Amino acid sequence: MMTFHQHLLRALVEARAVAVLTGAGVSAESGVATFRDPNGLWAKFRPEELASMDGFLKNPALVWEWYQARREVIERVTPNPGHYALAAMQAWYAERGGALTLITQNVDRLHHRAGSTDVLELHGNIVENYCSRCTRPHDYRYSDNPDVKEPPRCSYCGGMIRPAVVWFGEMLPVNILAAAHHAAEHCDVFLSIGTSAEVYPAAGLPLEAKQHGALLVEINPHPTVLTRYADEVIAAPSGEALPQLFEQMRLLSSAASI
Ligand code: BV8
Ligand code: ZN
Repeated sequence: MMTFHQHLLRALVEARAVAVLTGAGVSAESGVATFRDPNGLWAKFRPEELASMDGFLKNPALVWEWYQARREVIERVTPNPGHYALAAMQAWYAERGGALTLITQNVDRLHHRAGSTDVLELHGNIVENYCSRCTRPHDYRYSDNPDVKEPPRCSYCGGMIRPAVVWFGEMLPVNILAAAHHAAEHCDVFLSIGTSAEVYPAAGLPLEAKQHGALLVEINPHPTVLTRYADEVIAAPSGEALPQLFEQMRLLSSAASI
């Protein structure tokens, strides 16, 4: 059983607005490889080679194949207790007239499958596809036909189809990023969970929240560039920490009938 500082539990129970930024670490316990851990996705390749338009144009089949391999994993895995705890926390705040805004860098949609709503997907999603030339949505899904080895062609303009993720050097969806900044600037508590906090502009959100007066909490079994700035550090896997954190919040709330 983990223990948390009373002032952290009280801050979470009394919070009206909580913002959460998740990264690949939240999906690690579901069996989805992270990016920068030793056995991570980038271990074999450099990000620019694969997760960029240049990389895609240089070697469309390699990049397409890499996404197909990741889609195969994501089709197979399920949300873990950390995903479910975040969905339950979001409902708990809503019942009390508060709000938990979930901002994710992940493209696996496991937060949606765990029941989280209004998820702000900063880096898009790996499930959908669109035309890299005319940007029309393309309705191919991996589950329709896993054996598509090359990027399909757009039926309107013949352009190559690409996954609906945000690549390096590409802008994040403007409205989603604006909503994420708003949540960071107006929250009482900001939880940075399972992210190395290295990829911008997402990585700027935790400090932005702190500068606006939020209590900054990091949940990550390993230190990151953010750790020194965090008010609270929970050095544990999110799949273990989040259910216990939520349980102890509820106990405190009912005991103090806050
Ligand atoms: C943009 C989608 C501009 C694709 C991804 C120099 C300085 C600052 C910025 C830059 C710079 N040079 C270049 C840039 C910009 C660049 C950037 O930030 N580069 C970094 C590397 C320096 N950013 C961009 O290019 C962005 N766009 O800036 O556009 C622009 C402006 C105007 C007009 C045009 C353009 C776009 C960035 C988005 C890139 N897309 N993914 C795909 O998925 O294939 S990024 C990729 O990294 C994923 O989205 C991933 O989520 C993200 C961040 O990684 P993490 O999620 O943090 O994962 P990581 O493996 O790193 O860490 C996992 C953590 O989990 C670890 O800390 C580990 O300890 C922890 N963990 C492990 N197990 C657990 C755990 N935690 C909890 N529980 C566990 N069980
Ligand atoms: Zn097209």
